[in-house]
Amino acid sequence: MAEAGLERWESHRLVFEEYLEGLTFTEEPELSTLQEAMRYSMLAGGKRVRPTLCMEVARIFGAEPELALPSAAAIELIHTYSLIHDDLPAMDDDDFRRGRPTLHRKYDEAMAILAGDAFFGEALTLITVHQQGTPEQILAVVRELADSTGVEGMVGGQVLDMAQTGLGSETDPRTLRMIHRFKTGALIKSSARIGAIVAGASEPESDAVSEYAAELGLCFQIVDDLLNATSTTEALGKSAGSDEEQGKATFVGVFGLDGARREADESTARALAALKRISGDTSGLRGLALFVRHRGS
Ligand code: GRG
Repeated sequence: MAEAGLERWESHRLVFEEYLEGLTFTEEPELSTLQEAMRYSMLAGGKRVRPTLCMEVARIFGAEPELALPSAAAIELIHTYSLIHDDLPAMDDDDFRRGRPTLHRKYDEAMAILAGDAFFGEALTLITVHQQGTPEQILAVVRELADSTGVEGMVGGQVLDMAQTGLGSETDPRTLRMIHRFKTGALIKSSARIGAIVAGASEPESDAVSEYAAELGLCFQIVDDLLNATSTTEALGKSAGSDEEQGKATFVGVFGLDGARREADESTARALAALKRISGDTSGLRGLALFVRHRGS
């Protein structure tokens, strides 16, 4: 992201990686394989968009970015959980993720299901034991994650997405947007909201930052589809054919290449407009929105 003048993101990322590297979940030798499997997935790289977004939003609203680390890590663990389960044979049946064999290929399916499940519990422990804040703030963080993972969150989005598989371009635009609002957008939006919660931001500013993040999440997915369609799958670290080849509902399939680019531009414009309602220094968020829109091009 250096070309967009986003050194701050790199600094958040380095701080975050060090925190994540230091996370262990057990000292029981009998559970060492589970712990190894979890660390295999969580330390496999990844852009760390969600946790660094959470840290940057906390900074904008006057907190030290480090304050948000336990919640930022919880978010990344839940994201990792969703990737592990998404790769399973019952879902996308992928062999590679983040440039390495997927967890069920490296270990086995049972370990992949269980390591994913364990991340959810560990995420809650991070928030309830390690996140600083008032009881109201901690409860609000937990609620954010409950909302963004539940029925009108990642799980619901995944169910809708799987139900559309095979329909491809016949998926209607409303359903397509709903899939991605729940499947990808909800956790990205929560990442920003949680940064605002731990920093004690005002309600109107939290709302503005969540509107920004919802658009960022949407644009993120549209650009993913554009990159897939223009065959840069290796840059995304994926192994299987493109989503379109698998008959999935994509923005390119539904709107065409130019239409999807227009959708991405409009979404970015709405994200940038939302930032105008925030009084702090939002240059990093602006840079991120432009980076997400133009990544890979
Ligand atoms: C774990 C609550 C929970 C639900 C399981 C499998 C599933 C239900 C939901 C799927 C969610 C999913 C895989 C959404 C896709 C989100 C997405 C765009 C992933 C890629 O994110 P990047 O590009 O990946 O940030 P890196 O590797 O950089 O972290």
